[in-house]
Order: sequence, then C-alpha cells, then structure tokens
Amino acid sequence: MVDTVRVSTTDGVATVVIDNPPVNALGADLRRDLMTALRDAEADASVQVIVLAAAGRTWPAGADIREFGQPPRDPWLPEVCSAVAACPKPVIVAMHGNALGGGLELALAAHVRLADPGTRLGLPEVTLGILPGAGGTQRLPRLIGARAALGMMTSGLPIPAERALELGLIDAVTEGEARLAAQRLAAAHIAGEASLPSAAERPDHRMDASDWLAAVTEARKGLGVSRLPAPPRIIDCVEAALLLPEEEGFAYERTAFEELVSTPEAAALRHAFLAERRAARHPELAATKPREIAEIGVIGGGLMGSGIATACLAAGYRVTMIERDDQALTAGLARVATNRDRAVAKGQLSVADRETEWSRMSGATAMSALAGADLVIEAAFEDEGVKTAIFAELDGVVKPGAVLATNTSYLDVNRIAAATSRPGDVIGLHFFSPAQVMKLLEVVVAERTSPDVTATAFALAKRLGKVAVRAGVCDGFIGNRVLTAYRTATDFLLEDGASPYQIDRAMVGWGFPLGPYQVLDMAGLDISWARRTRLAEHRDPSERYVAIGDRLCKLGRLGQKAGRGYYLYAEGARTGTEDPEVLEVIAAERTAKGIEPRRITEAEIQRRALAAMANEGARILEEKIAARPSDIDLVMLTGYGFPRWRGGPMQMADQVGLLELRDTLRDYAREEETFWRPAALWDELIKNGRKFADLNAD
Ligand code: 3H9
Repeated sequence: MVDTVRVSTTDGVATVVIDNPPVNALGADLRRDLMTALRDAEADASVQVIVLAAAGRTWPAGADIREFGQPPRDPWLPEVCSAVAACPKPVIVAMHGNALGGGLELALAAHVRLADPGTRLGLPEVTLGILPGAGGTQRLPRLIGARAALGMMTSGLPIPAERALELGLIDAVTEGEARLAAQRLAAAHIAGEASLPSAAERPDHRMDASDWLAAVTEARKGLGVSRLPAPPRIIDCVEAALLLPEEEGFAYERTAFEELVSTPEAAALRHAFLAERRAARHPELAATKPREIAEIGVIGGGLMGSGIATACLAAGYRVTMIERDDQALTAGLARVATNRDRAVAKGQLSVADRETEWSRMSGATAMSALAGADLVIEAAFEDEGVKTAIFAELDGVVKPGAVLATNTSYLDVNRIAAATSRPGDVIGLHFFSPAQVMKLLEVVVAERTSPDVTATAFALAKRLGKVAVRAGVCDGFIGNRVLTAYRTATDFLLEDGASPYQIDRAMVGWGFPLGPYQVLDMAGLDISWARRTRLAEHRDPSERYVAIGDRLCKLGRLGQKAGRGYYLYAEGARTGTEDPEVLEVIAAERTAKGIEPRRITEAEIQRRALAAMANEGARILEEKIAARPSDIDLVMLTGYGFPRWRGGPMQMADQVGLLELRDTLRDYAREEETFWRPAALWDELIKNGRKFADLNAD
C-alpha cells in the first residue's frame, strides 16, 4: 500500500499534503488516505486548523479518469468532500498548478481557498462527457452565481486565479507559495490575529432566485443542437441546486453523474483523452533524447509552408523560409505575417511581442541559407521527383546532425531519405492544413530514421502544441489511408443509388462537421484526381473503380475554387447548393456500368463508412503502420473531423462489437471482395475474446 498523503502538525496546524504523482488525481488510495488524515486531525485535540495542500506540480487535477467504468471503491469523492465540508475545524486549501474537476470540488467543500498566482481553476468534466459529480454543480453556483458557474461547467474551460478571485471562487491569490500562506493564515487565526470567513458570511447566490432561473433558461437556449448529453444535465443540476433542499440537490447530481458516466459518449471522450496521452509513449522514445532545435528552415511558402513557418515562429523558434524566387518568397512571408496579424487581432499576441517575434523570421531564395538550421521541414510540391531533388541538394548544404523532414501526405519517405547520404536524419512530418491551427502531426518514421530523430519530432510537436502520432511508411500513412477507404465506400454508394447530398447529410448527421463530398469540394477535387492518376498504372483491373470524381474533374468541376464541384457555389460562397448536372453525371456512370440504382438509407451509409474505416484501421495495425488502435482513432479525431464523442473508428468498432462488424464486412465482401474482405486481425481478436482496446497496452 502506498501512502498518498503526508501529515505534519505544528502549533495547532495540521498540514495535510497530497502526494500522488503525476497530477495528484483523486484515485481510491488517495481518497482513503485523505479520509483517514481528516478523521485523525479532527480527533486530535491539539489540532485547531487543517491546511490541505499538494506536493509536486499541481493541486489535484481531478478524479482519476482511469477509474471510471471500473467497479466503485469507497470512499467516493463526494463523501470525502462532505467530510471536508462538515469538518468542525476550519480547513484551508492551498492550491497551485491545475485545480480541476474533483480537485476543485474538494476545494469548494473547504472553508477557505487560497491559490498561488499561476493556478488555473476549472470544471472540465463536460469535455469527458460527464458533470462535476462531487458537489461542484451545487456548491459552485451558490458561491459565484449560476451564470458564471454554468459558463465554467458547460465550457469546461479553466480560469486563472485572478479571475477566480474576482468571481469570489477563492479568498486570495497568495504572494509566493500558497501552502506557506495558508500556514501563516492558520497560525494568525489561532493567535486571534486574523479571522477566517465563516460560511454564514459568504454570499449565497440562491438568494436571487429570479436571476438564477434566468441564467438557467439562457443556458438551455444556448445549448443549440449539441448532441452531447452532459451539458443539459449540468443545467438541470444547477436548477436543482436552487429548487431542491441541499441534500436532495447533491443526490440529484449524483444520479445525473452515474447516468452520464456510463454513456457511450463518456466512454468515447475518456478514450480520446487517454489516447492523446498514450500517443507519445513508444519504447524507442523512452530510450533516447531529442536533438536540440533552435533554428528551423521551411522550404516552401505556399499555404502549407507558411502555416508550418507560422506554427514554428509562434512556438519561439528562429525560422528561415526558402522559396524559389523573390516574388514567391515575398508572398510566403506575407502569408506568415497575415497569420500572426490575425493572432494580434484575436488578442492572442501583443503588438510588441509580434514585432520582437518577427525578428526571428527570415527568408531566402538559396538553400545555402539553411546551413545553420537544426531542422529543415520541406513543404514543396507533392511530387517525388521534386522532393528527392530538394533532399539531395539539402544533403550538400545543411550541417551534420540536422534533422531533415518532409511534409508529405502520401509519398515514400524511404525513397526521399535515400536521396541523401544521411537517411538516419530523415523523417516525415505530415502537417494538416492550416498548419498553424490543426492539432495533428503524423510523424512518419522511415526504415532508417534514428530513434533520436523520432524523439526530436515528438518534442517539436509538444512545443508546437500539437498531438503527434507515430506512423510507418506506406501510401497515405494512417489518416489518408483511412480517409481513402471511407471515400471508396461512399463512392460505391454513389454508384449504387445514393446522392452525394444524401451521403453528406448522413455523415453530418452522424457527427462529422462536413460530409465527404463537401470536404472534397473544399480541398479541391484535383488533389485526389492527381493521386488516382499517379496510382492508375498499379491498379488491379479487377478492382471496382468509381470514376465519378474523374468525370467531374474533366468537366472542370474542381470544387469550391472553381465555383462548382459536387455542389454549385455562388460567387465567393463557401456552402454550395445541390446541382442536377452532378446527378446526371452519376446516372450516366451507373448506366455505363449497368448498375440499377437501389434505395440506400442513412443508416446503411453510416454503417458502411464505419466498416470501411475500421477495416482499413485493422489492416494498418496488421502492417504495423500504427502502433496501436488508439493512435488510429486519435489521427481521425484530430485531423479528419471524426466526432470526438464517438471516439474514433476503432473505439466504435469495439462498441458495435467485433463479431457483428466482421460479419457485416463478410456480407459486403460478397459484393466486392478486394475492398471489403475483413482483415485477418478481426478473426484473431474474436477468437481470443479480445477487442481493439486490448491492443492499447499502456
Ligand atoms: C472528475 O474530476 C470527475 C469529478 O467531478 C467527479 C467524480 C465523482 N486522472 O496531460 P498530461 C495523467 S473528471 C488520471 O500529459 P500536462 C495523464 O494521463 C476529471 N490520470 O500533463 C498523464 O499520464 P501519463 C476532471 C490523469 O501537464 C499524466 O497525468 N479533470 C488525469 O500536459 C500527465 O498528464 C480533468 O479532466 C486524471 N484526472 O497537463 C483534467 N489527469 O504520464 C485532466 C492527467 O501516464 N487533466 N492524468 O501519460 C488535464 O487536463 C491535464 O492532465 C493537466 C496537466 C492540465 C492536469
């Protein structure tokens, strides 16, 4: 048994220090130890005041997320909070770091709350599909008012200590360490030199019932069409805090919490949270150190290159952009400048910092300007010939030990690496557009990439605030392979009888922000057309091939930029309208292939899309392109608009059931064997009674 709490008593002050690294999560052992420490301090006649503080980098950042979905263990967090609230001796909490979720609820139960200046306080439960279940929905609105409390609980966003003080959430922002300030306050209280705020003196916002109810009504209206179950239940609980007697309010919250914690949405959101943390864990990373990076070269100033340069500049690196001539360079640098001006306009960056930052940005038209770079990211045209030529040139220019990265979305990184004399230094960094915004970074590890180069890529991603996922070399890595399978499945449906509009509606209805044909129109149909053309000579002629996209391209329907693609766009419009000409092209294709269109339901569209994505995911796992199923989910959640509350294709496959989905795939395979044949992994998992989640070893 590990002691997660230390207690020391001096001059009537018992200091209880929570020590449960890394984030002092309130797991079962800690709850038990905390309860014991409280009871002991209560029983010890020499103790007059209890100070509750935490060791390490933070005050408890919440309940232990890993315990959700497991059999409950006593004492529950609400009981610990009630014990604090009912303690006959004053309890002063001293917070630092992140006071989140159950951690903040523990503090809310105490008599006095102090926080050091860097503390962030919040109730992020909603992001996990649940609600504050340890009294937060009852205590917070009483203390700071229903409107402010609802804002914190429905957004899940933390606030700084200074704002918490303004709201009355805490009693003081301390100068220096909060624990020392709490001990001083306790001593002063014992000496009769300071009085602690009593419960009776605190404002109780329930006194203004009409304002409270107005806030509840506004919050309900503000929910819009969100399909998540947690936000409306949070609002219900806040209403209950006003309308029900105290104990009933707590019981109401408890029931709502229990209800939410076992929903598939909550399971999916927990999975997404843990997948994000797991993604950076690889044996090769544990055994090596990243290389030092201060100066980054970016080759290409187009949309992608300028986005990458923007992200690197914003993260504090020195950046040199390379373009082929002065005109292209000026345009590239202007794109970066515009991106950073936007950050100023949004209040994310001060004018003064913007100026200082720009002194770290430079540009050149000769590769020799990259001689001092620690990392070069090539973001040139997606063509193997172009990229290998650049890498061959870089090889002769950059210093030994520099990392050479290619931002390719499909190409063979092994072949690009082979164009240099130092393939160990070469890696793929697949950014997503706009690169200064999108969270995902696929780290494509080639056959000869050195482990410390991979570690450098993960360290870079962390500094850029991105989620890095390790991928192996193949056509499309993880994300674009799954995307291609998804599009193939929906293209089959187009030919079989669905319209692109019906498919888009079905997938938006399923939770994607846009349907696959809306996305194609936005990205430009020519991009995937070029890829299909590149792969045409290797295509198996017996495979089903849907040529509708090619036909549209040949008609000049290249998407939004051309004013027409799958949809028709009025001048400058970003949402399109349905176009009968597209339906005619599709009908002509069906006739040419002798396909009699059939009625297709939205449920079938969604099922085929999921089956295709999960089956491609299984193949990716078999080929060891992804290290684990949760990495595939993470790629789809952070780069491709897969709804986070559905957890990703592999998590969904587990939820639907492997046996059922494998049999569905077998049925589809009777129509088209090559595409739909279930990967061998399905049978292997089913035979051993396992799920994809069992391959996510932590
Ligand atoms: C809750 O409180 C419910 C209650 O209302 C009701 C209960 C009845 N549990 O993120 P990091 C691990 S719900 C377990 O990389 P950072 C994390 O997995 C909870 N583990 O660090 C990682 O592990 P590993 C409400 C947790 O410095 C390690 O800690 N609270 C938890 O970038 C480091 O994490 C939240 O939603 C947890 N609660 O960010 C807060 N939190 O090293 C969730 C972290 O093995 N946490 N871990 O990979 C966070 O937002 C961030 O972790 C935090 C630190 C901002 C605290």
